[in-house]
Amino acid sequence: MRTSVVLLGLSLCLYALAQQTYRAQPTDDVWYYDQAFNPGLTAILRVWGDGQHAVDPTGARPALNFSYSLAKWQLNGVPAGRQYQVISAQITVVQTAPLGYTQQEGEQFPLEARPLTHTGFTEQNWNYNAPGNPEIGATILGASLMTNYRTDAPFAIPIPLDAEAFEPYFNAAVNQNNGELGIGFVSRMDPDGQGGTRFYRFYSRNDAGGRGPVLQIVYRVVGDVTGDGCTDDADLLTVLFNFGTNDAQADLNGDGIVDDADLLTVLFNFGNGC
Ligand SMILES: [Ca+2]
Ligand SMILES: [Ca+2]
Repeated sequence: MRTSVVLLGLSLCLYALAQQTYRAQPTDDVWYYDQAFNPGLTAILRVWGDGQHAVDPTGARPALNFSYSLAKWQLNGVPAGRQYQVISAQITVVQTAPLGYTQQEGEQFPLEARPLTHTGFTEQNWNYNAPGNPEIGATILGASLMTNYRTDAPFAIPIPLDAEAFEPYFNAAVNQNNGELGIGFVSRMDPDGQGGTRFYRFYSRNDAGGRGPVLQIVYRVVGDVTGDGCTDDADLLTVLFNFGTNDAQADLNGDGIVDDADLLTVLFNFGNGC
């Protein structure tokens, strides 16, 4: 009995170690619009589209019918040189009050998080007219939920990211971009529909109240069951010893069963991070 309690505690401890959490605000965020007031250091980011598109289909930089916001994060504490599994990821922004859209409009025209072509920008030196500003990719990494919608006060807008879509982008940021990860915020929501006030306004990292965007990523080294940052024979043995069970630690793909899929993940990633 005592042994099993100790083992359970040890296993919970290892499980906690195996999954790691990154959570931070951006190092830089800017309002990408030609009429933007103080676009780099603004305390409020703004996003809108033309009702049909979230990104200008002509490829032009946002000038009239579109407004984008850009942010980038430094993934401190996530070492390069290994491949990671993204277990879950979410960006949370805080909508300012008063707002100009109904809950239904928010659901119809969500705030989207998309990849950027590069992260070579800073809010300190942001220049709308600079050549080669980041472009916003076609992939929608995540779309906002209006679960906290209210009209009497600012509210948090969660943007859950699709782990499968986000995982390669996260790994590229860690391993090929010095840990810098960029996100473009866009939406199809058209302000003209409500006399120019219907668009997303959310706090930037420059908000004095600390309500800027927060990126949270739960991840682990692919195939690393034991949580030592390396996929090796110890992970293989843990999967084999738990084969056919629902052991949460060894169930790498989280489908509720430790089976050949989890075994193959360890084998295909053998040596990862070691
Ligand atoms: Ca390991
Ligand atoms: Ca499994």
